[in-house]
Amino acid sequence: MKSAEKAFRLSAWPISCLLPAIVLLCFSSVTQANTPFNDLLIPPLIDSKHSNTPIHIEIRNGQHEFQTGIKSATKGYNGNYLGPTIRNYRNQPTRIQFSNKLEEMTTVHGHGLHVPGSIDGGPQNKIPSNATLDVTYPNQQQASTNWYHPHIMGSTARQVHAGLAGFFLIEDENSLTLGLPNTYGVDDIPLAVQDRTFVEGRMQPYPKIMPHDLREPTLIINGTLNPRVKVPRSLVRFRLLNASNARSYEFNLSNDATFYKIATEGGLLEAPVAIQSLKMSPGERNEIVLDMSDGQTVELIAKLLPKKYHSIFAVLIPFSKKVSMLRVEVDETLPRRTATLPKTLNTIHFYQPDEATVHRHFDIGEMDINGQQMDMSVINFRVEKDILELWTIDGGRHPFHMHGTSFQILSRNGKPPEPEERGWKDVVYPNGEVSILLKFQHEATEEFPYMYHCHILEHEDMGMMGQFTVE
Ligand SMILES: [Cu+2]
Repeated sequence: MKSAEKAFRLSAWPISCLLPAIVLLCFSSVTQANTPFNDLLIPPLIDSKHSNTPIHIEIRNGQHEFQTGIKSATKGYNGNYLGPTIRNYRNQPTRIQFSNKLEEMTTVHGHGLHVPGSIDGGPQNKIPSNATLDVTYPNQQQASTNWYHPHIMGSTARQVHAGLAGFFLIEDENSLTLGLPNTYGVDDIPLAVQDRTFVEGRMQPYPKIMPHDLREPTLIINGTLNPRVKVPRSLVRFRLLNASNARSYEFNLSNDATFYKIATEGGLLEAPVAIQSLKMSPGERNEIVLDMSDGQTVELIAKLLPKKYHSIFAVLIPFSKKVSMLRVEVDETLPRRTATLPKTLNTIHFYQPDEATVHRHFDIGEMDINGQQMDMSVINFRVEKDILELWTIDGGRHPFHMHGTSFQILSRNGKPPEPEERGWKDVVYPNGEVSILLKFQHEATEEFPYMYHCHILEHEDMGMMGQFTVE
């Protein structure tokens, strides 16, 4: 049995047996497998500036070798698992044709993109099997790390699990001239973090009966088992995406060193924030910078939250399972690159709460929002374009996401957000009550409304979602 599975199954033990195990778990940090390290896979880059238009993306079945020589059944965009990173530039539209070569319907949602509902890729924007969808993304928003993934009602969890996810980056004049590490795959590296189950090196398919929330024992990054990445002896930027179905993580470094958070989902922070740990729920993105100038190898560690938050087991274990998820090694043969971080990164115009004319409350239930479940034929509320709104999301442990815009956190349980959260976001893990300020600039009609939902994909598929228009 894998050690992480062991941790979860301990919950059946009597308390007297549990205590020594808890002590062990709290103080042990283990690597997740005894297999050798694999070089981190870097998703191929499609730079919209240098590629033919339209860009073609084929959504297809694949066979990915997580372990050399052992094939697992997967799905991917233009490949076997995950998809290319598409790099876009502000105010330069990108035209993409998505061809669905699966035997089933899918959609492609641009998560984080400020686009009209008609091209948002929600459950209404279906691409039937063997059909092609032609989309032109306006890219009017600031530099940010976004992603694309299916959003088909009832099948999102399974399709993402099979491998359908990719990065959609936007750059702008600011991000390109600041002097941040920005050589793709060298010192600017995307990391899509997921959890999966492997039996004899083969990724296990999505369960036939959808679980309440799928949390699996083995971490992979960009489809790489036990990954290692070699970087220059410089500052290195990682674009972290929690692309897991249901798992939240807390990341830190094996030497407990400080690193810098430079961006949230919707763009760069005003200034780098020095941190020693970083929590991320499904759907969230954060850009971090590591200082590798001392040449020492470091491991990125992930703390896994226990499966049942509310069980007595979760209460008994204040520090949950730790897993080494990425080994970062300096390669002295690589030319040195960025040595210092800029002191200022961005100018953020902060919304004023007294200017919010509309207040909405979202009461998060066990598997509903405000007592309602997703009904494709119901518009749950209507928003007026360009009007500042204040939303309060109440009720704990479900990452809340809405389409079409980015928001700012006003408060968490009545307190102002920490500096590392004072930026543009589109997913928030409330852990209590959180208030956010937001405005919508694009239209979403009744035919193609925006979604708001829990980003635990199983919860989304089970109906923890609603829809709204912007007019
Ligand atoms: Cu949820």
